[in-house]
Amino acid sequence: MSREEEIRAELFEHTLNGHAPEVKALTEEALALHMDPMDILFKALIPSLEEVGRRFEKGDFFVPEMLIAARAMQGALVILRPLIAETGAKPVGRYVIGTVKGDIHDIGKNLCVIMLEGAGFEVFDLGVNTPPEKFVAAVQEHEPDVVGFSAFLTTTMPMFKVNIEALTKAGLRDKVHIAVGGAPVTEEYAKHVGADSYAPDASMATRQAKLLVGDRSGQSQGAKALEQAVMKIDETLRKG
Ligand code: B1M
Repeated sequence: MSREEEIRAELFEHTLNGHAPEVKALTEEALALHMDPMDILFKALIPSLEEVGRRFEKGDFFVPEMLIAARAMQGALVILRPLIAETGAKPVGRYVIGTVKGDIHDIGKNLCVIMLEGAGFEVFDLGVNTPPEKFVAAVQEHEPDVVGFSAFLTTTMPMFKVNIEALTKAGLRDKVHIAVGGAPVTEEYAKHVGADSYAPDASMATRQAKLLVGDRSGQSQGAKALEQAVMKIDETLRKG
């Protein structure tokens, strides 16, 4: 087994067990060996978190285990983020994003932020547990091309509709593209609540945003960075 393969396996295990110092050290070692940040993300960290979810469903893991695994992964993301998002280009568009009220999951939303920034978008991340009025204020202030709502629980998905109603009431509904996503969300649900688009993952969310601001990003470095990021992710996913 090559050191790269060992690192992937060790990252998987240490993330699963929430060993943050080891995850950080392995991520640094992987980068020193010139492993691709997308490879580290999609072949070690995300599969490990999926396993955490499976164990939680079976009752083998509880909330504290999920939390320490997530924290360990966040430590790696802090290191990977600037490498994936590096672009230096003029923003190709503006994107406001947040996890909806009542929901504190943010790893998937943070991946969207990383991908969007990598594509050259100026992203305003409102964080987690975001109330409708905060989305409204951010759309008023930043006048984004897209506002994105993330929800990771079936119980918080209904906040999409509440947010859209709040934007409508503020007279902003027709001024911004509304995108939604998150693990339990489906295309049908997105249509049902009146969103403009749904994406199953960060790669697709970024691709859709790029299509939306198409002409503006056509010639820019940001567009190239996005294309590269999307291609890398697609390639990694296909191999996986
Ligand atoms: Co929670 N949790 N959790 N959790 N957690 C899930 C989501 C769950 C599926 C676990 C399970 O039962 N198998 C389950 C939800 C069930 C359901 O509603 N259907 C669940 C539950 C029940 C809960 C609690 C209620 C547990 C409890 O307290 N009893 C509680 C809720 C707290 C709350 O929010 N109010 C809770 C708490 C937590 C922790 C705090 C411990 C922790 C979160 C830490 C954090 O995020 N900082 C946690 C974790 C880690 C998970 C799992 C294990 C991992 C989530 C994750 O990060 N996935 C998760 C099980 C699982 O998903 N396997 C689970 C990896 C991530 C890359 O994928 O989030 O899907 P994902 O993001 C993707 C796409 O969804 C998409 O792109 C991302 C990247 O490709 N996407 C978008 C996301 N946003 C988008 C926006 C877009 C477009 C695409 O456009 C705008």
